[in-house]
Amino acid sequence: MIGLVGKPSAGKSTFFNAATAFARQRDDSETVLGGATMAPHPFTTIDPNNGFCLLPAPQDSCPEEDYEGDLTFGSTHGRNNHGRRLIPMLLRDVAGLVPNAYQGRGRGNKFLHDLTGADVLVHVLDASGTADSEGNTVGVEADGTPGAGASHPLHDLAWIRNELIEWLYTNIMFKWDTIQRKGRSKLSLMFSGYGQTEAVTRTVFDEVERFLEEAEHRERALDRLEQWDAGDLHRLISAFLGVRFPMALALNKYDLTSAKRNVEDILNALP
Ligand SMILES: Nc1nc2c(ncn2[C@@H]2O[C@H](COP(=O)(O)OP(=O)(O)O)[C@@H](O)[C@H]2O)c(=O)[nH]1
Ligand SMILES: [Mg+2]
Repeated sequence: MIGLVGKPSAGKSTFFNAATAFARQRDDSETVLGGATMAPHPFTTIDPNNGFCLLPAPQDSCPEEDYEGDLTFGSTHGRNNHGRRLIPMLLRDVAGLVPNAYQGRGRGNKFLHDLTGADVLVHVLDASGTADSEGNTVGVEADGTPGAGASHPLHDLAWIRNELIEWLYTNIMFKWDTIQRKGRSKLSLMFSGYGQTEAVTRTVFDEVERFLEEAEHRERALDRLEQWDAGDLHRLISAFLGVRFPMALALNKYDLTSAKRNVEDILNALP
């Protein structure tokens, strides 16, 4: 399942509707899960919208790749123009996150919980930067500079990632006394609530442990949780999030003139 994240009014439901339109057009009762309501104000979406989008099979996974004959042959959902089969994938449009959602603001915890089943996330960004962090339109001045309170998409990227980190951090700190007492296995059990295999958690733990040994000469740090501080736990969670929820960016509202400069900033800031 692909989870759409982003601040309110970034364009998540618009993205969702465009990506799932094929299923509604086909009027196939097994794949029609309904469209999402779009509106330029926060919290149009409260319960998540679920629908199917079509994605090409990963490169080199399809024997008929670059097949140039009948592209409908042998595939239920058609093929892209390289002959790769299109595969239905569940897409979930959750409500917009607002700053401090992890503390329950704007029903934030529920929205974060709705993401738990996602394999990957798509962060829909308002590339135009014409709204504040809560999705309220602030517009642009006559000279093209963003209006007061506007949030740059790089700022949105940072605070939304921070929301995800603080969400996990708060959940883990809630049980920290027990985790410290019971050690690594209890911590691993806490992470297992986010829908990945134990092997993933183990890989992340091993990597962070190796890092702490090399960078700070702390041996087997995961067996010494009583020595951990908030920074250590944030580092572990950040590493876990990167592996557990790979994130693609969708730079939306590119049609608005202010977007061009912001997209350049993003390209310069990200590797
Ligand atoms: N100019 C422009 N407006 C857009 C674009 N995508 C969405 N919108 C508008 O932005 C508003 C919020 O969109 P919506 O999909 O409801 O955002 P959500 O809160 O993230 O689900 C709506 O009025 C959309 O019509 C876009 O690419 N360009
Ligand atoms: Mg929405």
